Amino acid sequence: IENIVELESNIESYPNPGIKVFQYGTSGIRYNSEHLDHVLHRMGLLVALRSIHLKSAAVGLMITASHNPRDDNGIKLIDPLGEMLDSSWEVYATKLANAHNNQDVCAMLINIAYENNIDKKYIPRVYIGRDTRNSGKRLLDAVLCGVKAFNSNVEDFGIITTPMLHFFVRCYNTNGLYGQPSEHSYYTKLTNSFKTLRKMASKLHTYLIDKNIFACLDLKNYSPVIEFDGANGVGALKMKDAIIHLEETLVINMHNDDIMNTEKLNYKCGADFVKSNQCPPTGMTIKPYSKYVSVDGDADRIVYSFVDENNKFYLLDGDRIATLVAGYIKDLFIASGLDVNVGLVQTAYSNGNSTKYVTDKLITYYKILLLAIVYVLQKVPVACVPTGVKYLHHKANDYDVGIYFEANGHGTILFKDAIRELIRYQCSIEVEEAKSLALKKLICIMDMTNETVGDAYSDMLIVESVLCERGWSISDWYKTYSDLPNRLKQVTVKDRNTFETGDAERICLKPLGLQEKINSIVLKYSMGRSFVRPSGTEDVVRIYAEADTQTNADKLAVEVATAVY
Ligand code: 16G
Ligand code: ZN
Repeated sequence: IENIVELESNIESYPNPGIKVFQYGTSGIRYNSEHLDHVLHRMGLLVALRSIHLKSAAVGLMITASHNPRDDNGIKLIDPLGEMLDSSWEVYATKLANAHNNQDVCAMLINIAYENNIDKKYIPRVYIGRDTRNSGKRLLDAVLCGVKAFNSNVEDFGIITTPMLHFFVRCYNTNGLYGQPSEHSYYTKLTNSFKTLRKMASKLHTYLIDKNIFACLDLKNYSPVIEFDGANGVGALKMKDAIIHLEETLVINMHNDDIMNTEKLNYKCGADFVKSNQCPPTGMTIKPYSKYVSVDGDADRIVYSFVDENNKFYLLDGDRIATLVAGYIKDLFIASGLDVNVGLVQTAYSNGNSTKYVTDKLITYYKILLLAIVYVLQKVPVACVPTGVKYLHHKANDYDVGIYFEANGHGTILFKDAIRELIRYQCSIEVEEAKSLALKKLICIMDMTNETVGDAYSDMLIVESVLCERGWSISDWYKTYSDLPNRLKQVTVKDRNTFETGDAERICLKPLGLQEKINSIVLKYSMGRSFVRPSGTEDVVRIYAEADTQTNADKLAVEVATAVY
């Protein structure tokens, strides 16, 4: 740090009004946007330091509050491979956000530089994106002020989805091996592989008869028509760009795409609304058996849904996507002849029947497919980790191919570098037609996946690929297994920090005695399961319950809530 006086005067531009204590948690920092200016400014300072520390690697800063109300905003920092910020720096972020006065901020920055042996010869490179919120531009100015204190190279990508920024950061730092840090490269990489796979999957070429009708003899029940719920946010904006690339493969009918009217952002629509309320999005006509796709306010989550002829609602959430994708990828590996360890990562919120489906049914399926000799090898292990994308992502790295999804619709697939290379190599030398085809399909799936983080657009392309190849309608997909009835509740407690959990949040360790109470309540319900955990984002304790019937799941949740209270 060359010029302390200059730095101090930079810091003075955004004093801390001291209204709130912030914590950099699983989703960065989020709060009412009115009180975030000094936080964003300080994160601008921090992100620049992080890049200097990482020898001028590009580090990302995303301004978004995702599915939260439109008056909120927030910030998330992105490390060089597109992953979440390293946890030791989360601690710095929390301290900096809360520092009372300007001298403290300055001292902390100097301290971070010392602790990490930061060499000032590196010029920072910072990649910035933001969602459609009104406050985004003002907060961007605060970030830029901070970032510029260190003479950074700044790339402001404007309004983009969170997963796009993760992708761009990784592209820059891997010298183009993953793609180029541009929207064009992002769309072409994901979409071209989608189109290639679709051509391989349908032996007869699909062609468009008119706007909504595709002709293809082997699509069976599959329909390429999607009713897209953009949550009135950036997901809608970007899907409009993507549509141009998707012609002749998908028909996307846009809804909830009013981004000019930010009042409407996430309001009664989008992935979080649909998942939390278990009902269709508003703002569009709901027709029986049409395929609805909802994304959230920064397009890193996706859920599918439909209603039947009696208007009964069916949700296909992250659990469903995970099981669909796991089954397909497992099939491709079996067909390719490669023996690869494919694993699934879930959280305690995952429906008990989705776990059961993967551990029991996927094996049975391969037994029939391949006879007894191979089936022992073909188990998809399921791991359970605490809520929060970073825990799932981390665990997924343990497998050759790790698939992770939170029930809320956030997830992706991770391929180990060695496996990626093995697939490409094997594909280049494979002579058997069926094996070669499976390997080519695997390459398409790899290239269609944004491995840095959950990405609604990428996930949608993957789901559509699998559904098309299976020839499934959305209700065929739903029929693969039935969810156990479940209920989510929350209670406001005096201090959520008095709650502590263990075993991936499935057991409550504190307050003492609560788990025993929960155990005895659960015992009364057939197929009962319930857990409580303190929220990481709100001052509440959440309760999850599942049982044999909806009435029982509801009763179980109420009983456990009473025990917590
Ligand atoms: C954050 C997490 C999300 C998790 C949610 C749980 C990330 C990027 N986001 O939004 O994965 O499901 O928190 O919220 O990690 P809760 O702790 O309030 O239940
Ligand atoms: Zn989100």
